[in-house]
Amino acid sequence: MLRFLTAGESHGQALVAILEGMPAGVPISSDRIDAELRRRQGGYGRGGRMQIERDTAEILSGVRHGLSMGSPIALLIKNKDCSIDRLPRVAHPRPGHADLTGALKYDHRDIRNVLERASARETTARTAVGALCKCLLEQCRIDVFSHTAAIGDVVASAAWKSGARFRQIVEQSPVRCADPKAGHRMMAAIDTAKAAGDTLGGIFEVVASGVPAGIGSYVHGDRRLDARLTHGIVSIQAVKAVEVGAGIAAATRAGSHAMDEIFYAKGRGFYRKSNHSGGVEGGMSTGEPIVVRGYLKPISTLMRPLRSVNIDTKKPVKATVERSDVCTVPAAGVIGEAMVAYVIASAMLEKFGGDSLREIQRNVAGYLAQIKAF
Ligand code: EPS
Repeated sequence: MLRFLTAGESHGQALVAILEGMPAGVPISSDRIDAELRRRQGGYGRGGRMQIERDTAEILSGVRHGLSMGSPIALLIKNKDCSIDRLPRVAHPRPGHADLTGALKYDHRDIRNVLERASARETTARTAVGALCKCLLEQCRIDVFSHTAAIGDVVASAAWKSGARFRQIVEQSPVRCADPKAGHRMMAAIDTAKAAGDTLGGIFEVVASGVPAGIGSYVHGDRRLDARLTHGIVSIQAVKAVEVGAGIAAATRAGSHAMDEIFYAKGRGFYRKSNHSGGVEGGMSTGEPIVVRGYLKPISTLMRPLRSVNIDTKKPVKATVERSDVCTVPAAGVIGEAMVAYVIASAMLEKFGGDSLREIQRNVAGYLAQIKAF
């Protein structure tokens, strides 16, 4: 029902995205998309490219007078740094990036042909697609937000809370962390890594609230909502692990401490007093907040480069040093929001169908009334 494609290289002319399947009548503005792109460019530890680019999306199709038309929405994000044809050949692959394996796979003697597309610059386009999906979700009273749970070995103690105050604290934090003390220690860790010519990874948490119970399905593996959410998160450059809800910790708990017991109250219906499942049970949303965490490895480009091999001479060399970031965990949370928004919007459209926003909203309201009277 909902699918997207991106194209473009890090230093090419532009990044392009097409989203097909957006229902008609959804309010969409380039300001809304640009706000998400600005959020993605932020974060303490970002590199020099973020001083160059002021990412903004041009809507080329699918929107008229501020409303989606039901036809494909094409977006264009121009690169200010579009020096791809003047940049030097790369022959010293960076451990951890796509460099060596990409050169072997596509038979590239110039590794730049690999890194230009493999770069996390591509997530600019996906963030724009996620912004379109958020425009639909907010019409169904679904909110998707993220915060930084850890950077390096600094772990935040603050857990997600609904409401504007939590959002304000996170958005005002240079590392998008709700725990100010941990935030300062994260920034110090980033400074230490930068001084050592090193980089840092970490953990971001995305929470989707307001999702009705019953999207996704248990009937087939590829329809399970958690399978699709984890695919979306792990598809983000540098993400090496994902967990839903208590996730990894649940694996070491006894069952009596890993499930969310069920209660019922008149007027409220079925409810839980815990959310170990992270809002997903049996491949379906439970109606509780959906909680997904992405584990980001440190950025591959080190200013104190690691050992590598020249692909021409096969002699030992130091890996290529490209302009890069020290830490992108805060930005990864914003990109994670975009991917979660896309997966949930897809699953919502699968369940509630609808070629128009009015039709979807009518279907959601009817379904919510039905399960309330279950
Ligand atoms: C990025 C753009 C890139 C990198 C970075 C993220 O721009 P440039 O290569 O011109 O500096 O800064 O990409 C990576 C760190 C990576 O390993 O791919 C962006 O727009 O997010």
